[in-house]
Amino acid sequence: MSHTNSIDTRIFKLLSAFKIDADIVSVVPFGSGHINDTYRIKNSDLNGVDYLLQRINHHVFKDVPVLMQNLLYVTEHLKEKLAGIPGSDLEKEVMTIVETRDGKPYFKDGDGNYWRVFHFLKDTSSYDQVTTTQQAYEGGKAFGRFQALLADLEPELIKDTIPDFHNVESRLAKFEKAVEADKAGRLYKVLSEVEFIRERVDEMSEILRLGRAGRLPLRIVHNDTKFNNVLLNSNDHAQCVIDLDTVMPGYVAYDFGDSIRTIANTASEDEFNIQLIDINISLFEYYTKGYLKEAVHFLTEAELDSLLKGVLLLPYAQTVRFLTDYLEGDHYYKIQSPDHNLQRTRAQLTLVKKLEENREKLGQIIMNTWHQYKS
Ligand code: GN1
Ligand code: MG
Repeated sequence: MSHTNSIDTRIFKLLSAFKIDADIVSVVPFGSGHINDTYRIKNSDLNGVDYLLQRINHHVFKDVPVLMQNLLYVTEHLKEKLAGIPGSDLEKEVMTIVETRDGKPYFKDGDGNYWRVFHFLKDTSSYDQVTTTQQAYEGGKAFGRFQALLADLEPELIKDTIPDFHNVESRLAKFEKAVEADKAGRLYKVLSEVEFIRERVDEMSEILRLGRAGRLPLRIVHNDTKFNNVLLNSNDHAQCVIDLDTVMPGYVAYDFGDSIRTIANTASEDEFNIQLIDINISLFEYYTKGYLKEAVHFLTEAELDSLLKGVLLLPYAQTVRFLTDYLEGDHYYKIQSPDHNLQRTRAQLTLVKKLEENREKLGQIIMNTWHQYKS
């Protein structure tokens, strides 16, 4: 590893803590995550390994050792499973964690920041929005397969990295506290959004109630199934599911519902012009086809019924989360403009409205697809 002037010495120093065998030519910010900071590390040897360096947001992920232990269990399990499937390429299809020189999966610097390194997956693309039915289908297949491959991972091994992550009751409780405190003095701007959220509380708690009644099994799921968390290869085929920080026990409907926010949405997650936000039914259909192709083998009928509930719940919960952060003064999500969280709130709220309008159609698609695969 040699040093060039363009590389920030601080980053270069911390990279030397990892077992990296490369002559590094550049370190550039990478990706569009809202929580961690990500950099791509380029190797001068074009045929050598490139790396992905991340600073883990330890205000969000409060127990980094536990988080990284989860990632080791998950990636090792995925590699073991794929090793038994002919034609698999473990290096390309699963993230590879690079250890530090003293054998740890992360490095803590003198300022208390946590860093980790992965192999960078070359010749792949990720998209914030879907543009073709093939992409939608591949997205569905990728997340369905991901759940299927993790179905036999010992659930006790995986700890909650963020407790109550998709627990809508706890999200709503935090939201009500934020409304009450009105810390940033913004409540007067969002009264209709607050009303919209409150009107749907009971309906949106259905998945939790079913879970508590033992009707929905807890499984290891991804919990952050944005389309940009699937890497596609140069033929637009799904290659690898990334961003494994929230892989933990949850309901399959969480993954199905969260993916619809980016896969069937005609606009971006934070679209300012809400007129542009709508549901692309055909993309929804292809996503469902891809997902159920992989998941039909293990889903229970109750889980199948829960998918549509998840489709409404996750954009709703995301509305609650963005609005909570807005009311609290933007401490959680990275923002690009002062009212970014408000813009995100309104975009997600509009998406919920559109999903409500299309509810029956979407439910029909799920059922028809299920019957096609079952027959
Ligand atoms: C965050 O950082 P990113 O973009 O992968 C968030 C998700 C939200 C998403 C909204 C740990 O994910 O839950 O759905 O923003 N991750 C965490 O875009 O809160
Ligand atoms: Mg994420």
